[in-house]
Amino acid sequence: MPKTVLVGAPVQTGAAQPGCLMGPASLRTAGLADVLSGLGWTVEDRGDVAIADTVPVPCANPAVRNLADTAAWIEVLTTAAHAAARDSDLPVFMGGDHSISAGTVAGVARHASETGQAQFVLWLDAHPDLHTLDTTQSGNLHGTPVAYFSGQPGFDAYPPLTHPVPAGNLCMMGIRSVDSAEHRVIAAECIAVHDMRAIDETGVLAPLRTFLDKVRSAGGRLHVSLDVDFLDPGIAPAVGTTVPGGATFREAHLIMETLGDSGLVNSLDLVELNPFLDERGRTAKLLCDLTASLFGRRVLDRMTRSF
Ligand code: B3U
Ligand code: MN
Ligand code: MN
Repeated sequence: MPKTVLVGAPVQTGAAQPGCLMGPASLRTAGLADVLSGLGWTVEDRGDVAIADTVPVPCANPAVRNLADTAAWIEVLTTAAHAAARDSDLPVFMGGDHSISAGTVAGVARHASETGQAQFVLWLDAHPDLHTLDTTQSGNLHGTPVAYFSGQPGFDAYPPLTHPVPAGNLCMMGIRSVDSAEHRVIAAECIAVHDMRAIDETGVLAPLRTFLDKVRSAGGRLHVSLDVDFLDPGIAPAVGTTVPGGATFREAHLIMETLGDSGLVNSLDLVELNPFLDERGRTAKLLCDLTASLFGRRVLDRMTRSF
């Protein structure tokens, strides 16, 4: 039986408003473990990671908030993600705000280096999260993970990065809110960014299949990072940074089913769920259902179907 490991990351130090700390509890309450075991997976829930007390870390950018705690979370999550990737086929990291992905991607990329494979990342988000500690104006560190794990300079206060993910191994979809400093990085690094206009023009499948072909032909490992604000706020209200015009229910499930069919996904983040903003658990439930689509739930089995 394929195995998954669930890792809770009750982190909200990277977000503007409190609430993401309840994300792992909300996903557990929505029944994530039972959903995945019902699909034939062995599920091991490792509980929540924790950090020790920290001392403040100075930062040249006065806007930056909660730097010491966020750096501490990234450090423990790098270790936890490395172990979870080693011990299971497809670990799920339950956030927590998106700063956790600085650690989860660093950890899974370390594991990929040990198996001799290239690490790829699919970033499903309204935002590219490409700020450095110098460029962020909001000071909310959930805007920084991609710059960190892709090896941009300016992260002396974060844990030293042992295995950066090359910018050419990234694919972003759903993007519709980009700051000027992030525009410059996207252009300089030639990152494959499919904004909502591109998705309106081509649909989600064409860019996704192109990226999956690239991962497959490289024999690489694929990490998927799903920010709740990738989804349209009408179907996923439980997020502090809603941006209108996000992915629909059908687009999101099609992406997750296609990813599941590919057999290429090795790890998943579910991030930015703020249960304090949810409506009767509907966003948590939607995240569970999307995860189920990735883990093999299908309306009909397309391979064996005959008329
Ligand atoms: N780019 C903005 C907004 C933002 C990024 N990530 C989220 N919001 N969730 C910033 O604050 O860095
Ligand atoms: Mn994000
Ligand atoms: Mn976002």
